[in-house]
Amino acid sequence: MAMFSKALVRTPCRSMVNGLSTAGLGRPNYEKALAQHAAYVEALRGCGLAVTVLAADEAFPDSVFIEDTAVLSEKTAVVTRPGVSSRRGEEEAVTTALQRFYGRLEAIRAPGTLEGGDVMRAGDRFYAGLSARTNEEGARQFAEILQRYGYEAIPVPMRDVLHLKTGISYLENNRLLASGEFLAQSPKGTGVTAQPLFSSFDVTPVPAGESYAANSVWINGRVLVPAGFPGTLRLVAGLGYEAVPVDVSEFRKLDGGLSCLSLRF
Ligand code: CIR
Repeated sequence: MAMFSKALVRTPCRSMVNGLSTAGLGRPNYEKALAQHAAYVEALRGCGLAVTVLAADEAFPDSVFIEDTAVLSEKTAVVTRPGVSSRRGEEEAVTTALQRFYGRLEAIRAPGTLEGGDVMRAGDRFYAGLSARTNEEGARQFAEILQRYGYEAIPVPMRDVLHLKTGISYLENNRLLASGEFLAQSPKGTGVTAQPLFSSFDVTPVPAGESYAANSVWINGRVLVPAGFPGTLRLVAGLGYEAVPVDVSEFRKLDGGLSCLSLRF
């Protein structure tokens, strides 16, 4: 089980109100987003992480979603290449910050694209969602890089959600929290299971109406769950985790989840 000791986050910029969005929940309130971000950083500290906060950059409205710009592990750091042009360049400040922690950085190169939100780690295996943001070439490069470090990467076809981890999260202990397209009817029709690619895991489906909470984050035994999803909070606590609600409503308005707001390593 990978324990984390550090996190990188990036302060939201004022221009975040013009960030990419399909949520239809209105524009985020910047002051509220700043306060939520500060509370999120406190929640990370509460999990024992030393948090490095990168400065806001008005040139990149979506730069608060720092998770998309890199994939980190004990052995390597892969700087990504975002799949949408307005986000290309966010990775530069992240690269500079990561150089303090990693001797050598790997990178996804054109024409490959990959966003960290599409990568879910389970042990030494990394699932890479083939989304509107991550293409096959990006996933191929990613697999090639990881293989050199003794890891494995598996591509995951996707249909509905923005990023892989929008709909599925690994909570360690072989446990997945999942929603929508990542679920299937169990073979005997007795209930819900994970889709075949994830059939070796124990899956907890998020309750109806709570699919946003499928993006919850395991950190050192705690699980941060977006506030406002009591069914998921109860389920996660019932599984034996310390479940911590964190309000990220302003980031949800930009299709962002809890995990997107940090890089944990
Ligand atoms: C975007 O569309 O790129 C941002 N508005 C949201 C990114 C959210 N990141 C994530 O789910 N990993």
